[in-house]
Amino acid sequence: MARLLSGIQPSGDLHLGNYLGAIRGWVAGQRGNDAYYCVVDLHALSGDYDPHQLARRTFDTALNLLAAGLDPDECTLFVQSHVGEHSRLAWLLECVANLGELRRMTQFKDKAGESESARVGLFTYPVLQAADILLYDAELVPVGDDQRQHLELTRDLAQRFNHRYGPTFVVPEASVPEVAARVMDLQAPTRKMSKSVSSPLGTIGMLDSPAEIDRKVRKAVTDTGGEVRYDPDAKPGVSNLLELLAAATGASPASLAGSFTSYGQLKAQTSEALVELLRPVRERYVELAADPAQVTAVLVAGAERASQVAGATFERASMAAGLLAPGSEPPRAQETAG
Ligand code: AQP
Repeated sequence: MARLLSGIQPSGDLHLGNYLGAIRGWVAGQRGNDAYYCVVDLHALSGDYDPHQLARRTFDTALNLLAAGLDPDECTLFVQSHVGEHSRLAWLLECVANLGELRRMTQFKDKAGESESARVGLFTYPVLQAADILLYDAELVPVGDDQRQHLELTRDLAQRFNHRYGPTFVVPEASVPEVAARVMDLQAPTRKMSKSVSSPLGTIGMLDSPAEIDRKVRKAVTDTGGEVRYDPDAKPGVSNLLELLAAATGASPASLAGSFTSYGQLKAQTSEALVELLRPVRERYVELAADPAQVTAVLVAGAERASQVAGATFERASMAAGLLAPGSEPPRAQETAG
């Protein structure tokens, strides 16, 4: 049994990339493991967002996760801001992280560019993410391919902290799916499908209707030449569709390629497979949305369970870093040699 932790931002409607890259792995991982999953609302503050919408989006993201198959009897689902230790540990880790390593984070460079008005929170985002993970002594972190660099940073920070202050954190590993680890935008297949980039035809929502899925797949940008071949560099559009079909059917993208003689055939079969893949999610969403009190109860219980684990880890980390424990006297100063 392994300890798992992963999170998702309430920064927009969940899409097929989130589902295949992360959430499906969360559902599989909850069985037989000790799994913690959170809606990382504090992370959503690092970009442009509407404060009047955030609470609703946070709640709806949790609802989406339950619809996708998270089972509160099998895992702990909670909202990041409901467990205060996330921000507190982030500060301890910021005092261990250095500017150079944060400057190298490609997600920050992509989102902020050279802008002087980029938020500091966007810059320190990966440190908060490290706190999310390290608080739960997570051994495995199921994420999409785009999060590998952030995971490496988390490992570096954990190791540095342990080296400087003594053994405190478990050093986690990323768990990235073999297929569809980076689902690309259907209209711009060299860019990843994303919540925050508006691409209505390029993004398949996890709750899209069968007709919407079909329309988007049929309009997907393909590549020059009519051959169906799995070659992500030369044929990114077709390869993306093959990855989607592979993820939905369990076959490999390269082996599927040989069974199609036209792009039209590939699109028809991909559309059909995705409709069937997402149908149960959509149906469960409708059921759950009729009983919002159930979602609230899940989040209350989840925050309680998460707080117990996070509280113990934070106490361990703050003691290791030399902070005075509340209500106690400082340990006797150690004699310094010489
Ligand atoms: N296109 C993708 N393909 C595979 N996996 C993906 N993930 C995101 N996009 C893809 C995975 O989904 C999980 C949650 O992502 P997130 O909400 O923390 O933020 P993100 O990675 O930045 O995803 P988005 O959808 O692109 O959100 P915005 O636009 O808000 O930045 C992660 O495990 C991620 O790997």
